[in-house]
Amino acid sequence: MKRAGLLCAAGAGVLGVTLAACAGSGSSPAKAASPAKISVSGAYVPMPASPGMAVAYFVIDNTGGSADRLLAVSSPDAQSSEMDQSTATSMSAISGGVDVPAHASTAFARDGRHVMLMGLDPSPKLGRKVELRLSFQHSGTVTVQATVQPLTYQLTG
Ligand SMILES: [Cu+2]
Repeated sequence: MKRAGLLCAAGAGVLGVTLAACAGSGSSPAKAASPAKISVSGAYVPMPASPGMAVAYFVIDNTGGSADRLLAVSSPDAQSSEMDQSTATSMSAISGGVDVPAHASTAFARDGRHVMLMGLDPSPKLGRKVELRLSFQHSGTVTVQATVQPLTYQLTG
């Protein structure tokens, strides 16, 4: 036991994050961090110029104690979809998913990450809902309804 304690102390010196685990390693087992707790809000689709290609935005809140990862977003209302990252001049597909840190919000928003929706059917109309299915590594699939909003719509708050 003494030896384990020394190793633990050494590890804690190198990596601060191991400290919490070490503190629990006595007679009682270490308490694991709470799992990721995911909710998705503010989902919307700006009214696209054509139904052939639209984008979707939303905010992911993780109020749990563990990180998760958004692996993919699909929609039964679109022929295909992909997660993209915009820069000032271009956009590219996100590979490997998107980190969803613990105790944090992760936004898909204008001029940043977005979901491309190709071939929406039925074609989008203001107020119509588009179903989004977000697949998380640990939390499974979260389904939300994105509302089609005017092109100038901005999510506030
Ligand atoms: Cu895109």
